[in-house]
Amino acid sequence: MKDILKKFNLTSPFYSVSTGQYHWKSTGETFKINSPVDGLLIGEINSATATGFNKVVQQAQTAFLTWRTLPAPKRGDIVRQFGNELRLHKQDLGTLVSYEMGKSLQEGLGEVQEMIDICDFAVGLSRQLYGLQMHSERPQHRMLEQWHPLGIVGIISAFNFPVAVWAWNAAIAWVCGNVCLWKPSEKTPFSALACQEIMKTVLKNNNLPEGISSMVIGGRDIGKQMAANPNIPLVSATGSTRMGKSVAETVGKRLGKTILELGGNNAIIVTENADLKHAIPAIVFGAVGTAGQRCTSTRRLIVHASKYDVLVKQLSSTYKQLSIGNPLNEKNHVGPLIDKDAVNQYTKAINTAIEQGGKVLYGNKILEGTPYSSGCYVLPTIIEANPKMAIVKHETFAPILYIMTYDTLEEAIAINNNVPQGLSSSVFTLNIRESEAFLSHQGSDCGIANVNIGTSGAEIGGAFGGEKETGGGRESGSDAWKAYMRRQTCTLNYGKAMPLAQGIKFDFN
Ligand code: UN1
Repeated sequence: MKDILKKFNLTSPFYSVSTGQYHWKSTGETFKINSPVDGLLIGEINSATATGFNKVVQQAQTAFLTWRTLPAPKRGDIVRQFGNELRLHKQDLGTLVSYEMGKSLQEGLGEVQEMIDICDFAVGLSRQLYGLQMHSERPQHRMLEQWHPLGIVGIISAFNFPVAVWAWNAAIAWVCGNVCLWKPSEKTPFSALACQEIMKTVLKNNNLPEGISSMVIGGRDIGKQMAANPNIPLVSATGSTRMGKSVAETVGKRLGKTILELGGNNAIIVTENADLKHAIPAIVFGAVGTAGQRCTSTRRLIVHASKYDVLVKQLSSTYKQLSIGNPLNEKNHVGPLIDKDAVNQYTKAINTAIEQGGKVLYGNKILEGTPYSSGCYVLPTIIEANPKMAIVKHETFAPILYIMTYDTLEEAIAINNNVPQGLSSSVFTLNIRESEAFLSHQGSDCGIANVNIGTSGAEIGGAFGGEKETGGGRESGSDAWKAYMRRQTCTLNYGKAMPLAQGIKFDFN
């Protein structure tokens, strides 16, 4: 791992930067970063101080003045170069993500691929930031709308996707003409710093200011400063609902904009017409992939009573085949949780589920011994539950799957929707009436609704996000770019008269 850190200029002693992009050597709180894979120290990083944070904001404001003058397709070209660099660094960056966060190497590489994909999308988008033109009700008038950059986009990202979610925001924000200020999770700063190093080289090669892509390391205090700063017109935050509410409140007080991508509590409905050969692998990947730490992870399984016994049997036997261990070893399916606190949350949730009437069908074990020395490895768990149990409505970032039965599709959809969160959802069925009912306005209330695929693993081409306590924001593809720009409606009069709209007369003689 030292070699990889060295390639990204991340070996100690870290350079001191009281005025530059990074503030690792400032006097703020020290974060010791231990890999959840083997418990070893990756490095130590200091959080930005309040003064340091303000300096970075100033630097970003200055960079914006240059960046916004570049035509959007030229900005796209910079993003294209960044995407090309990511292609060259895919293996190293994917490995670092896997080691620092604990997800499987395949998923670490997949995360970097997701960054490359969004760069490609953004390059095309840089020539498609279209505004509409409307017909004016007045003669010899023309109406149109155009889109301008906002300024600094603050990006708060979570540990579970240490790099991709930032890239969804940054690549789009950049082509829109914004500069980005990133506060990565204080649990996974090295993967984030590696991305900064890559982008720094691209900017340097093009004689562009570093402040186009800047970063502050820090915890809640720095997040609060970002939310409160009126020079940051948009804050895009990914993480817990608790964090999102606090960001929304602070940004809302100054009438700034937010994009919120918060908690999920995603369900798969397996109907009597499901093909279990498809459903089982999708359920298992959704529930145990990334050790259940995706916001899109499958947490609830709503199964038609006729399929319940056979599904439980097949699922339990598949869970038994899962190999758990070092995620860098490609033979393993499941790696560790992010830290011991997450392990405690796993235990607490299982105990609460048991107290509330749940029955553990598989799992409920913290793994010990040599390959598990970090203390962060747990056995993926299946719990027979009832949708009324309070714990089932709560998002626990761990591989715990609550399984419950239903009799009618209406009932299944009601169970799907009857949680505070609204991110992702799926139905497995070969019956078109069932799939269409699930996708209808009376169906799933989530931002993502899939048929015959799982709840996780969305592609970047669609808008990503969800409703209710998930926060309502949309990131990545489709027309999510509009949230990163300000819309301006323009009416032009090229005639010789001065008519007013709505036929109002305002004559002087
Ligand atoms: C997240 O967990 O915050 O859809 C993002 C997925 C990934 C992104 C997850 N493409 O599972």
